[in-house]
Amino acid sequence: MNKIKSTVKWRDDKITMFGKTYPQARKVAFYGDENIEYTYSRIKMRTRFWTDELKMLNDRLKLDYDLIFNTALVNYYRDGRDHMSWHRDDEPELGINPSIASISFGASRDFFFRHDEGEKVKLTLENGDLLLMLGETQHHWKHALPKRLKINEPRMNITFRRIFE
Ligand SMILES: O=C(O)CCC(=O)C(=O)O
Repeated sequence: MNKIKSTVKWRDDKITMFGKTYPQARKVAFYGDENIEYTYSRIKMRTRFWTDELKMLNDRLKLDYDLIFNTALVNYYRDGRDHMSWHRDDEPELGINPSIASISFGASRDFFFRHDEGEKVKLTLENGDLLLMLGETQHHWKHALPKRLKINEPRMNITFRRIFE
């Protein structure tokens, strides 16, 4: 986590809601093959080229799971105040039934899935965990990483995605 934290260039996007501008509730970096565009949380991003560590993780996902990705979105949660609201990863660029690989480092954090018909699933994502979201997951479930104010340590999450242009 520390190596990735010190080698990626963090973005400085702001979110505008009801005419007011806010900083993002976490730090974000976007890497991958050259010149890929992705609009996420209404922010248009373009890839920076893989760092050695992100490329190594991407290569391992191909080798171990036969999953092919061309981008990595890095989220850094400085402490338990940083969070991610309910959403799906269903942008049109990801195609139908996207495979998404999510790797977590650092502090353990609760992570929730909520089915469109109400069922809720709670996971605790720990240092080194890999979560694969496959098939129709994004079509039927939202996910979120809520605030946990007692947590003072940082956490990093990297989601590998394949973007079709
Ligand atoms: O930090 C996490 O585990 C979740 C990240 C996430 O939901 C996303 O990048 O879309």
